[in-house]
Amino acid sequence: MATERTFSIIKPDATRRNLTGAVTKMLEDAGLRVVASRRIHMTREQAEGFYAVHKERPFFNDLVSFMISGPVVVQVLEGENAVAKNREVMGATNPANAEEGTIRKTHAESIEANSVHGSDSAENAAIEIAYFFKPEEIVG
Ligand code: RTP
Ligand code: MG
Repeated sequence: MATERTFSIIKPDATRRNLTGAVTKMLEDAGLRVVASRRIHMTREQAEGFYAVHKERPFFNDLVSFMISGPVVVQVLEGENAVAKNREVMGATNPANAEEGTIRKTHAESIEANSVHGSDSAENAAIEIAYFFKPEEIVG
């Protein structure tokens, strides 16, 4: 498997509890390398655009409000099989269903305030990375 990139967000519930370092350490311990990182407070428009694929879902408005409720850390992660590896270390969307040792099992508060986002495919990773980062901001 060649080196791959994925996109990650440390969500407001995690930044609020000062878990940026703890979450990043779990990503790094899983073999992922942070090759771009920025702390931002998303605007509503930015969050709506990012989650446009979910706009028909019943949780869309709550999700957008949550994602703009505080700062987030947007990151590009690099490594072998990075998309799948990141999904594995994140754990299931609902922390109640997440495996022991995953970020969501360890840190998430609820199905919505679940501490991290991670791209679900290499194709979406490329789109999501480009939504937040210029090529020169990513240093592999
Ligand atoms: P993500 O996109 O954030 O990495 O998480 P995911 O693939 O595991 O979950 P997805 O189905 O893509 O949903 C995106 C985010 O929406 C919130 N959510 N709330 N209230 C609910 O039933 C519900 N379901 C999902 C979560 O924050 C989820 O990560
Ligand atoms: Mg998703």
